[in-house]
Amino acid sequence: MAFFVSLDALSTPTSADEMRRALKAPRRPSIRPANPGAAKPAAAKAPPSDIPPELRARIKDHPCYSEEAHHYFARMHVAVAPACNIQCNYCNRKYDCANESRPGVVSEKLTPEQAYRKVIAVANEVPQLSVLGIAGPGDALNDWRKTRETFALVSKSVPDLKLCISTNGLALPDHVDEIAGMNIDHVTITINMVDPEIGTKIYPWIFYNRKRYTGVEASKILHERQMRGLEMLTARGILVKVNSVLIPGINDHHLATVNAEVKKRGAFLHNIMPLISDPAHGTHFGLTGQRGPTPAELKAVQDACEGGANLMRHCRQCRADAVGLLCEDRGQEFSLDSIPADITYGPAKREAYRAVVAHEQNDHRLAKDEASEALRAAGSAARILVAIATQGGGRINQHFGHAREFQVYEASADGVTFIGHRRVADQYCGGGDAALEGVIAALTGVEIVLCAKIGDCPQDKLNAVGLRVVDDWAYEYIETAIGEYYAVEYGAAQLALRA
Ligand code: CLF
Ligand code: SF4
Repeated sequence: MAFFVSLDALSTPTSADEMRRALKAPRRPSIRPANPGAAKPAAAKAPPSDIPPELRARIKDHPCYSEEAHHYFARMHVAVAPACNIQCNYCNRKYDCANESRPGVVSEKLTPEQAYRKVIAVANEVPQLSVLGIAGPGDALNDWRKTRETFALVSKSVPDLKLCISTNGLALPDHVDEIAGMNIDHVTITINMVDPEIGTKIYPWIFYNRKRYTGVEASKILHERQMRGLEMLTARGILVKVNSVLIPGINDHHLATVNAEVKKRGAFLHNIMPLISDPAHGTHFGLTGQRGPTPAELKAVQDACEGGANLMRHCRQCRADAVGLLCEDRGQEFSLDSIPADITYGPAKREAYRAVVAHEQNDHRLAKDEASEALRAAGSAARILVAIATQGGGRINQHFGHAREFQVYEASADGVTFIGHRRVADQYCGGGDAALEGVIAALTGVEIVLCAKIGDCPQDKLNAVGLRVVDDWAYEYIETAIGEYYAVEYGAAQLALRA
C-alpha cells in the first residue's frame, strides 16, 4: 500500500509505529484510474543500473552517491578544516569552499570536540542523517589532524554514520592508508583538469612541501598528486567521486577528457558542477567577469560525458556546514550555543526511520516501474522537461510559493530521468511578481510545473506566459505524476483525437 511521507512528520515521532501513523494520515485519494483487479507485484524491480549489487549496498544510504537515496537520506558537514594548501580562482577564503559548497560564509568554525557535539545533536533530531562529511571550508586533508580527530570521536558513538571527505587532492597520497584504516569509505577529489596548461588558468599557486609553486609547475604537481591519490584510493576499494567545476571557455571542452581519465583510474562517480561566479564574492573569476555556464551548457557537457564515468546530476553545491536533505539546509537550527555541553546519542529516531523508509522505497520503486510502463505505452517520440516542487521523499510535496528550487525531470518513451535542479533567487511567497519573473527565467525549456499547491493568481500569470503550473498531483510520487501527465498529453489515443 502507498504511504504519504511527510518529512516534517518524521522529525517528531520517536517510534516506527508513530512514524507509520504519521505517514498514512494525510494520504489524499488516488487520482490514478481505479483498477481493483490489478495485483501489484510483491517487490519492485531493482533499479536499472550497471552498478554491481555489492556496490549498490554501499551507496544506498548516501545522498550524494545515490540519486535514489537523496530523496530519503541527509548529510551533515562540520567545518573543522579552515586552512587550504592551494588557491583556486573561484574561491575566496572568506567564503565556503566552492568545490563542495555554494559561496556563503561558514557560520561557525568548529574544534573536533565541538563538531562531535553538533553531530550528536543532529543525529538525535534528524532521523534522515546517514553521512558525516568534512568539506572545508578549506581542505579536509590539509587539516588532516582535525579531520581525523573528529571522525574518531564520532565513530565511537555513532558507528553506522558513513564518513566522507572532500579534498583538492594535493595532500591525498600522504593520507590514503590512514583513510582506509579509519573506514572512510567515500572520498571526493576536485579535479578540474588533466592538462596542466589548462590548470594555469584555474590555480594561481599551490603550497607543497613547504614551498610555494606557481604557473605550469604548480598545476603539474597538483595534477600528478590528484591522479596518484585517486589510484591509491581505488586500489584499496574506497569509493571515489570526482568533482569538476565547469568554467566556460577554460575547461568546458576538456571535461570529457577528465571524465575518461578518472574513469580509467576507477572513479565511481563524476559530478560536473557549474561555476558560481559573482563579483560580490570577491573571487578572481568573479572580479574578472568570468561567467558560469547556463543550465543548457551544463547539460550539454554532462551529455558529452555519457557512457564514461557515471554522472551525478543532483549536487546542490552545499555549504561546508550544511545539515539535512540535499534540498534543504537546517544548519542554522544547530548552532553551538543551542547544544548542551553534555549530550548523549539516542539511536531510536534514526533506527525507526530506516525501518519505515525501507518500506517506502520499495513502494516508490513500484511506482517508478508503473510510470516507466505508462511512458513506454504512450508510444510517443516527445521528450519534455517537467519541474517539481518537492521537500524530499520522492513526492510532489511543496507549495509553489515556498519553493527555492525545482527539480527537473526529462520524460520520454525511455522513462523519467532526473536531470538536475534549477534554483530561484526568491520564493514567490514574499517575493511577489518580481520573484515570479525569476521563476519563469529559471524554468526556461520546462513544459509544466507540478507542485502541492498554487493559488489562482500566480497560476493565471504563469499560464499567460505559457508555463503551466498545476497541483493536481499533490503528494503523489514524482514519477507517477509525470507518467500520468505524459500518457494523457502524448499518449497514442490522445494524439489520434487531436489529429
Ligand atoms: Fe558532503 Fe560531499 Fe560527502 Fe556529499 S556533499 S563531502 S560527497 S556528504 Fe554532495 Fe553537497 Fe554536492 Fe558535495 S550535494 S556539494 S556532492
Ligand atoms: Fe578554496 Fe576549496 Fe580551492 Fe581551497 S580547494 S582554494 S578552499 S575552492
